[in-house]
Amino acid sequence: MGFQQPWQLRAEFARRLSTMYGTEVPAYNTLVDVSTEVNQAYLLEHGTDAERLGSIDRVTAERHGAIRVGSEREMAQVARIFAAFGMYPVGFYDLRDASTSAVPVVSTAFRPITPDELARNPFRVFTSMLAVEDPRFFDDRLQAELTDFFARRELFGSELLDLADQAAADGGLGEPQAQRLLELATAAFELSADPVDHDWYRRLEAISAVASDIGGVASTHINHLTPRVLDIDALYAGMEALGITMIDEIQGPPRWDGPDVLLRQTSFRALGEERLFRYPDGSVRQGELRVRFGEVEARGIALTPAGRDLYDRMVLAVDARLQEDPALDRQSAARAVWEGNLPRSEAELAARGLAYFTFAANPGAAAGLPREPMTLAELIGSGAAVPEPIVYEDFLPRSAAGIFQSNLTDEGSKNEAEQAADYDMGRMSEIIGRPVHDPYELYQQQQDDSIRALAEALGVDIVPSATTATAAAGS
Ligand code: OOG
Ligand code: NI
Repeated sequence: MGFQQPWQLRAEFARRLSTMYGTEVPAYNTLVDVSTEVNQAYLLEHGTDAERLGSIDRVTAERHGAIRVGSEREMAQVARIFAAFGMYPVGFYDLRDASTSAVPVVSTAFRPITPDELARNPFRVFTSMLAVEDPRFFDDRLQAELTDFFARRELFGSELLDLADQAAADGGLGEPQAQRLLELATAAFELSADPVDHDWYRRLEAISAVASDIGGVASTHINHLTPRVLDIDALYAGMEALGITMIDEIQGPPRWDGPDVLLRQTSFRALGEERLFRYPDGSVRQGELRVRFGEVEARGIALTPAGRDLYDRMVLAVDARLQEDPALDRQSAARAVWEGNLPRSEAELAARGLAYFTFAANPGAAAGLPREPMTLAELIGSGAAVPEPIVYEDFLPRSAAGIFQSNLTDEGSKNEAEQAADYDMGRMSEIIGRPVHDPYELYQQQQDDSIRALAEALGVDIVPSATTATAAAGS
């Protein structure tokens, strides 16, 4: 092996984390096995259609991980490590108010940001930072203690950080540095066998199990690694058939017979793991912690801001229905709302500007077109432009909060009399030391690039639909 480019490092990093996690959490291996079976069956049944949202090679290797860090310094360090793998911060998720349980974190996702890099390996890591400054969760005294604790712990050594910086600066690493980077980066996310300070851990846990998972121990760890499936309902049934209890619901959109949009996820609850605890009298005893779980996801088409707005309104409509009739199950309530509001076809999603697409040129169909400016909708209608969906590469705050929440045994506590601390995308960019990308801008850019290439390939001027729509109405 010679020089390793970022995507090669990223693919190997994801593989190594997967191997590590599989030995630590055997149920993860079961999840991966069932996912693979489901994907193969889906491919057999649907042929090339199964690959509309990503090649089967991509989907088979595809994982997302989740990690949690405590401080701004740790967030900045982890960003340097991910940069070595060609993974950059995208999106800002504020989970503090996204569920009824206390989830005191703000998050971003590190992932590749160009279509080529995503196609090579789309590994992404949902990364949360404890919102230490938020007085609704942590009073002055605890804030000081946490700050002190995070200032003293060292999650990532300088050898790892230096190698990561070198890889980012040089666009990869030669051997043997590449192997060393991979070893150190993988080890940094391994669950530590060091004894946990019992009283400190339990104090934080009383506020939120998320706080104790992050601040109650001296290291960080991958807390789940999520394979992608093409049929999440089949996966859910397959896992239950093997006796693994999944959470009650699949989060996100319902199953329905229209296009899959955004993201559907489900998980099994964190399993009890033996851990050592150190008590105030100095004794060390065996105990149990539930911190790591399994999750699986199915990805759909990325929605534009208009599409997302519609989605968010549909989610609220589902909530309202469930409130009216608590006996309804969420899936069927949601299906009814979807059927009443969301276009049934990709073509209509594209024409109404609700979702992102790239467009392939079909010169055969274009041959008979008049040589004059046309709208994208006209080109799609004539068959000259063939829409291909852009897959959603990001996360959903409500599902993320739901995943956190489903793993908490206790609601925790939140002092609503206090004012929330300010955390936003701008602040996250400052913490990380590079801009957090807006996911919509990335999708829009991909679509715009594709429309430009389409115009060139067909030799037509593509004009915005609003103008032509008015012109057509006036003629
Ligand atoms: C992250 C939960 C969010 C997802 O898939 O939405 C997440 C965590 O548990 O740390 O991974
Ligand atoms: Ni996840």
